[in-house]
Amino acid sequence: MTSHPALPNDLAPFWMPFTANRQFKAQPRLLASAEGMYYRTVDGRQLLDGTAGLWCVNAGHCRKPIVEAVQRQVATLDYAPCFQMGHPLVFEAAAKLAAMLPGDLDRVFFTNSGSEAVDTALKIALAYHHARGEAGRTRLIGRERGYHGTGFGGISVGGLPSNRKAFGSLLPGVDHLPHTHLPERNAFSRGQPAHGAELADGLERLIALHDASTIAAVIVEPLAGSTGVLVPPQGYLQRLRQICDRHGILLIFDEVITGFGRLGSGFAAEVFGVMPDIMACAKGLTNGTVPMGAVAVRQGIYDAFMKGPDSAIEFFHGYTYSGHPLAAAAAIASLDLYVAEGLFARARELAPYWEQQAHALASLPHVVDIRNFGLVCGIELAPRPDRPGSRAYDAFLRCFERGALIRVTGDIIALSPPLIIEKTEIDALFATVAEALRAVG
Ligand code: PXG
Ligand code: PLP
Repeated sequence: MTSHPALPNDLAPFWMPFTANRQFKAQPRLLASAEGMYYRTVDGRQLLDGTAGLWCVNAGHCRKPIVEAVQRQVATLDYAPCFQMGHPLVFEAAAKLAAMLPGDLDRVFFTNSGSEAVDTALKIALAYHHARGEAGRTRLIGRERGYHGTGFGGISVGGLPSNRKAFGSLLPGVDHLPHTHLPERNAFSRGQPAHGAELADGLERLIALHDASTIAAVIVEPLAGSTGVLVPPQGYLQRLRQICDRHGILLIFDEVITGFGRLGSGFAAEVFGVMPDIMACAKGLTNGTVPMGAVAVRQGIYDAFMKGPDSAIEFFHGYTYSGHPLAAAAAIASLDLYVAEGLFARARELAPYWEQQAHALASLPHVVDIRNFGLVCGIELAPRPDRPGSRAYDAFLRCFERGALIRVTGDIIALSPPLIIEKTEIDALFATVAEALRAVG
């Protein structure tokens, strides 16, 4: 954490993702290095990472075992194709992930991001029904306020209007469940809210409308992160599972955020006691160090593809970098580190303290809801009537100046620190947010 790179003098060429480019480039915020719970900015200021980067650095930054595994790997086998070839580490990574995953999710397809994992999961669902002679099952059901990355599949099943409206007709044959955000009944719930399980019955209505024989899969985030931390109502996921089972519809959990300990157990499927047929994950898979996503399926789904002559390619899908050696090395080292340090249990043990400190902000100015689960928290602010989103953005800037990195989406603050956070750092994070809420008008 010593050397600072020279400030770039031309910010124009890089078209920044999900960013107000002109606003940012007029007043840039640049990070130079990171270690453990902290970033350091190019001007040498320390920032407490309240968001684990973008929900991905679960074991904290620049962890030695992961850094060294990647360094060793890049000097040993920089790249190897996984089309009709392979390398040992990718098989080891798949086995390690399968062993960590709940239930019989034990066949793993690698991608390079959550978005690719989602598109891969949707394609597997369609091709699975096709392989079983139910090629009429082509519809995909997502949910309002869902975020499933930015591929065409992901934005089609996703339910965030801004991510969809400029991009034409998207995938055909997609419908959406209602979202589960019921602030009038559930505001300030601690953990799972009491009301809203019946919203899962929206699936029965879509089935009545379209007929089950046309529906391939339902995809949801077990806990919706990006849209502002929407915790599933008690009984909701169970009911979705039952309806899918009744109608032969695959249930896909997008665990890109909820996977790898964020909710106080390996995966949301375990936390909520509901098993999907297919799971997408990414982010924490490599602790954010090297891009990688994965799709895990129940063995029966994989088996349905393994027919015809042995020489036949069973699934016409893949990426140049599926199972990249650096990503595989990073995944192995990350999963080992999570286990060695008991980080998922640590998140579970810290969750009550996190919840208490989060809800202590309830009476601060502008706060209209606080929601939490595991080491995630959403703090919803009343929008300024004339400029929605600007209040939370100002709070973000204020926190940045005061030494904490938070994330905002609309007027919702989302916090999701590395799972190595200490209680004193939880205190510091919420104190900084509280100060910002008092300061913003
Ligand atoms: N599914 C879910 C549930 C996600 O949260 C993706 C898919 C896509 O993953 P990639 O790796 O393609 O970005 C995500 C990503 C935020 C934020 O601040 C959230 C995500 C990405 C960037 C910012 O809420 N989630
Ligand atoms: N476009 C072209 C012209 C390609 O040749 C390829 C891969 O070979 C792709 C796109 C897809 O790239 P990737 O496999 O990295 O997703």
